[in-house]
Amino acid sequence: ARIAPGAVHVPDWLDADRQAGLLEACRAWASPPAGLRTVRTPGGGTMTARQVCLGWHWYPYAYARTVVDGDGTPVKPFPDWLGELGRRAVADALGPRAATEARYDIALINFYDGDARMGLHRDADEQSDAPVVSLSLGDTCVFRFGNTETRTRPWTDVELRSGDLFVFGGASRLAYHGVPRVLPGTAPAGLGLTGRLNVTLRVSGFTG
Ligand code: MD3
Ligand code: FE
Repeated sequence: ARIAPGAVHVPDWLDADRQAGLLEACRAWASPPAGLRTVRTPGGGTMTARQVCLGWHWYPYAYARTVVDGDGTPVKPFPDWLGELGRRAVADALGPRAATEARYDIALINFYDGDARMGLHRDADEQSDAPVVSLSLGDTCVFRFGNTETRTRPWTDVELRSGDLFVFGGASRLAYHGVPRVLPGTAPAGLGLTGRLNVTLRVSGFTG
């Protein structure tokens, strides 16, 4: 379903086997070195969702190659298969033409437990306007999709479930968005995940 120009929600894009496979990969990426970390914002706060990155390491608000606010080790590589998955996602959501230019090189993975949330924000640290690909695993969340002008209404709330794909391109690439809540106990019984996990694939646009 098209939520806004360039913003397309594809429920149930990953079947149960592919969800299990992606979860297994995420658990390996979350292990040290360069594993899961608590993100501290420059204002002195901490994000409630914990995070691990591949390819480039994000810290508020820039990208680096080493885990500057973690254990200082190089960030894990971004695997080719994940880039292929991203291009297939864009082709399915926006069509084959949109997918040809997208060379994904960043994965940012957020782990939500219990009361974790993500406030309304824009993702503006990449230098490419390629679509962002989002894949959800585990508990259902309320995803809030706002507008490009302000952090306030109008916004649209959409439930994202395990296996759902969301692609944000075009006019939606710089829209405000966030996760006001996660609905506990809603993960598929067979998956073996308590809480929620979201994988976003991005094109850095960085050169050199
Ligand atoms: C719209 N993640 O990692 S996914 C993020 O569920 C982030 O963890 C949320 O916002 C999560 O930055 C929301 C949906 C999403 C991801 C990236 C976007 C929506 C987006 C980038 C641009 C516009
Ligand atoms: Fe975001």
